[in-house]
Amino acid sequence: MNRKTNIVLPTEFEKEVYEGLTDSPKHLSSKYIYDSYGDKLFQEIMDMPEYYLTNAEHQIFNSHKEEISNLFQSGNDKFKLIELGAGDGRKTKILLEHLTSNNVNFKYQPIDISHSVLAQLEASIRREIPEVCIEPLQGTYFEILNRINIENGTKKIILFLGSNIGNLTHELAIGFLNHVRDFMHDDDLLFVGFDQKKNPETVLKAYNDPAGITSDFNKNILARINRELDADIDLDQFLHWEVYDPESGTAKSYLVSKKEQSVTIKKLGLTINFNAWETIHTEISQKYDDQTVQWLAEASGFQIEKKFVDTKGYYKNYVFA
Ligand code: AVI
Repeated sequence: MNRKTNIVLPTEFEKEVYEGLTDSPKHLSSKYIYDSYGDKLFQEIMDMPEYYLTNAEHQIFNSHKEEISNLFQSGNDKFKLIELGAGDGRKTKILLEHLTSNNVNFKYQPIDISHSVLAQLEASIRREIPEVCIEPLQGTYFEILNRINIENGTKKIILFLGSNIGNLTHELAIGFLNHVRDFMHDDDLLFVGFDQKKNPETVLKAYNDPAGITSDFNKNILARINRELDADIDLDQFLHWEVYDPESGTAKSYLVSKKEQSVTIKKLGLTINFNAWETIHTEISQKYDDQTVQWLAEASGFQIEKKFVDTKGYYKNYVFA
C-alpha cells in the first residue's frame, strides 16, 4: 500500500540560495532582487539622473518612432507587438501612442512573470492610451512564446528593452537569443536594447548612486532571504560594491561582508560563515560595442537589420532578423 508523506520540495529560490551561499566564491542570482519591493526600487533607479539607460532609450524611441513603426509594419497589414519583461512600459508607450494615432492594426502583448506589474501596466495603458488593444500575458517568456506561436501566423515583433540582456553572461545571452529565434518566423523581428561601452566613470555612477538606491536594490536580495527564508542577515553589515572593467565591458555588483560574521537561514537549516570582506556576487550589467553585438547576433543565427542610437552614443537598439 502506498503511504502519503508530506514531502515539501524546495523552491528554485531556496535551491539557488543554498547553492550560491555554500559555493566559493559566494554568489546569488540578480533575478531574485525583483519582488514587489525590488520592482519599486528599480522604478526609482530608472528615475535617477545617474541611470542614463532609461532616458537614452526613451530618446531613441521619441526621435525614431516613425522609422521604427514603419519597420514593424513593413509588408504586413497587422502585427503582434510582444514585449518580454514589460515593466512599466514607459518607453513602449511612445510607440503605442504613435501606432494608434496612425490607426495601425496591431495587438500589444506584454509578458511578465509578475501579476501585479502586468495589472498596473494594463491599467495605465487603458487610462492613457485606451485605443490600444492590449493582452497581458503572465508567465515565463518561453512558456508564453510557445503558447502564442501555436495561435496563428500573424507577424511578431518581439521587444526586449532596457538592456535586460546585459544581465546575462555572453554564453547565456546566446542561449537566450537562440531560444527566442526558435519561436520566430521569416518576417518576425526582434528589437533589443544594448547599453554601450562609454566613459567608465559614467557607468560606475549609474550603479553606485549617492542616494544609495542601488545599494538598497542590491541588498533587497538579502532582505528577501530574511523575509522568505526566515534568516537573520543584518543588512548594515554588508556593503554594496560596484566594479566596471572597461576592457570586457562588464559591470559587476557585489555585497561585501564588513566583518567576520555568521548568518542563519532557518528555512534551509543553514548557517553561513563570512570572513571579513568576503564577497557575494549578485549581478552583471554588460556593456557592449557593435563588434560584440554583431558576434552575439551571428552566434545565435540572427542578422542585424538596423540600429538606432541616442545623441550621446550611450545606448543602442538593434533590430535582429
Ligand atoms: C534590469 N537591468 C537591465 C538593470 C541593469 O542596468 O543591469 C538592473 C540594475 N541593476 C542595478 N541598477 C539597475
